[in-house]
Amino acid sequence: MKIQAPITAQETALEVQFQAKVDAEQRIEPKDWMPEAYRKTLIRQISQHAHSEIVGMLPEGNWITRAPSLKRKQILLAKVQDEAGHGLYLYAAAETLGIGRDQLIEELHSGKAKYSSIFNYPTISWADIGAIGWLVDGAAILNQIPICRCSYGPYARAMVRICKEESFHQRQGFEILLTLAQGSDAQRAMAQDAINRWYWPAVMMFGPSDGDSQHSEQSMRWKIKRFSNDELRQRFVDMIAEQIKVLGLTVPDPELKWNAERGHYDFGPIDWDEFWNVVKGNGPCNKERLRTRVQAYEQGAWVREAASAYARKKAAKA
Ligand code: BYC
Repeated sequence: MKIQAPITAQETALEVQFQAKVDAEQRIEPKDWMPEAYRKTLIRQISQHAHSEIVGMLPEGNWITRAPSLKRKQILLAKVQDEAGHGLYLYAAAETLGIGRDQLIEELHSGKAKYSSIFNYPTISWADIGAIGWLVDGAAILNQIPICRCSYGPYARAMVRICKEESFHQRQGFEILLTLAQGSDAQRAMAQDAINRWYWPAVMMFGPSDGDSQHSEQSMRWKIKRFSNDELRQRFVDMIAEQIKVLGLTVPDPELKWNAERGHYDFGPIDWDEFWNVVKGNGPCNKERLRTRVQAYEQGAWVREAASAYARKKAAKA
């Protein structure tokens, strides 16, 4: 990332004051002065986060009509609706930084803005819904709880409710897998297969290793990020390595092993080629995901037009 040098003494002084405020754990609010690079970093991260929630509705949405019971359908519907809500809070938080919703959506649709790599994998069985809840939402919680303490007020506040809902999401995923794990041989095999396919992509969700993470150092100085990608990834591996025992299943990592000296689980190498391939748009479902979003946006044009016409009418009456 290119960070512009401060151009005036006044700006330098403002930047010093800004950093002091961040260091003192005071929140930065939309009307406060902030360095341009801080604003841009937040727009990038918050919008990518919002896009991830919205695109993240697609793999699970695929199973709403095929959920195995009415109860499962209700729960899945509620979860996917929660994700729509998370996307909306996050778009609203990004808008406080002076960017319009239309532009954010345009950047997603044109492929300029990223969204989480994890949502470019297919959901081919019902057990995938369990694996997403347990592994993907589990990873999301670990990454997002520290964002409740992010230096930027609107982002931090949006994350509080999001994290509460994610924690329900993770439990519902675990419960789906537990039910399958205690079922027939075929159900156990289905659960194991889903874990085999989702485990490594979930480990990758935390982003590149610290040495390759271009934004981490600055974002940690600004207290946008509180922990590095690798620190959070390690917490995830440690958590999953214990929870998998309750399921009586395995994760697809023969090198996963408790290291008493480190007080953490050691784990095998991550396939970074796969990660970057997906991030660059060449994962199994990247094209399908974007196509579906663009189509949904186009088909929803009449709703936006009707809402605008209604707002104009109401304003004229007032
Ligand atoms: N996928 O310098 P780095 C959810 C990019 S929603 C794609 O470490 P940073 C859920 C990164 O953007 C989950 N790209 O970046 C929803 C950067 O590229 P740009 C989403 C990735 O920002 C529905 C480059 O790699 N969560 O859980 O310091 C259903 C270098 O990376 C990924 C969030 O968005 C990735 N996985 O750290 C169920 C949380 N990782 O932007 C669940 C908020 C990295 O320079 N975001 N890249 O072109 C974050 O915490 C941080 O942005 C990240 C990356 C840890 C993700």
